[in-house]
Amino acid sequence: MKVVVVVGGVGGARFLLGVKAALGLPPVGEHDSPHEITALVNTGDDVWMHGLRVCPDLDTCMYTLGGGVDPERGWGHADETWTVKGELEAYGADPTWFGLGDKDIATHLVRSRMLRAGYPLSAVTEALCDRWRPGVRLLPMTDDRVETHVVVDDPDDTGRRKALHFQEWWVRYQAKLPAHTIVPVGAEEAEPAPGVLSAIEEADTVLFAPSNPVVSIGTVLAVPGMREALRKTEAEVVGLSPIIAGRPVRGMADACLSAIGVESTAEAVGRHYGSRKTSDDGLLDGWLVHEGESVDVPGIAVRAVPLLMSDVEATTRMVRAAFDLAGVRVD
Ligand code: FO1
Repeated sequence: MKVVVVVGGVGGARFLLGVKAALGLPPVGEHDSPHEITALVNTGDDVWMHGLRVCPDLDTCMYTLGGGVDPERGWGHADETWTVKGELEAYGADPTWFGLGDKDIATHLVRSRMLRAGYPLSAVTEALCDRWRPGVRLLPMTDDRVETHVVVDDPDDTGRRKALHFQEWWVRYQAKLPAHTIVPVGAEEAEPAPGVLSAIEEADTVLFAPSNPVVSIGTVLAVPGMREALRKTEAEVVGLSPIIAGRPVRGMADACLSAIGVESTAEAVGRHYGSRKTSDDGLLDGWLVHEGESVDVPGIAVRAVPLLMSDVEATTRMVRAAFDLAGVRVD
């Protein structure tokens, strides 16, 4: 079966473990099964830090599926050391609020070198995955530069507004500064990376991971051509709500949703994505919400199942429910 998953960072990576397991594949590492999973990964969080290109969502998926991620943080390497970070601080080299681990830096060195040599991000990602063997094809949403910026009231109280790179808003300010607008800078000029549109077209099922609907899923959808391909594919498109009982499971989806005027409820997010069948710009055929929630989204088949990704088994059950709602059987 060919499954395409639209994902962001930590939540998306954990979800992909369940997608592999639901297809009978080992959650971590590679497999030789005929099933193909393609993840369309958000790159709006990407950032140049100390001269290195950091791709948080691609790296989180690569490390998680390759078995190298730190399980508590959900990003970066397991048993990481921070020697270089300490040295950078000793030099007063800004920014000091972003944690670059020593092992993680090797990934950024290899990536930055290949990017500077002219390789597109999709080729770089393929090369890095040669080592990590995630068992999922990780495609950046685009090879072009798209960076999410968040417009806030200037934290230095100048009375003016300021656009912060997403990482500064998310890591330095823990998304505590109210976001007036969230802009995927460069999205209009970006093109889907090679293989993205054909993966959507050839898919048997397309899933929207329970990732942040604005800065993760939303950023992927902002790449021109993405929405049209999703509306056209023969595959059923099923999303999973990242909001449970009015609260985001992790991350700060509510801070992002308020910026686009969407209520932090499973129903509001489902309506935000829209119905593929009964609207001219909607994307979903099915919407999984947390058990006990009664949600009505016109034109979308809604089902309530446990949506807490407490472990791989729980995530696998969610994915099976999504496949069931999509009407596909895993042989
Ligand atoms: N998140 C943090 O909360 N603090 C950090 O210092 C931090 C560093 C970091 C370095 C590399 C990387 O790939 C991710 C990192 N993250 C950090 C996570 C990252 O900000 C978020 O996971 C994504 O951008 C949102 O999904």
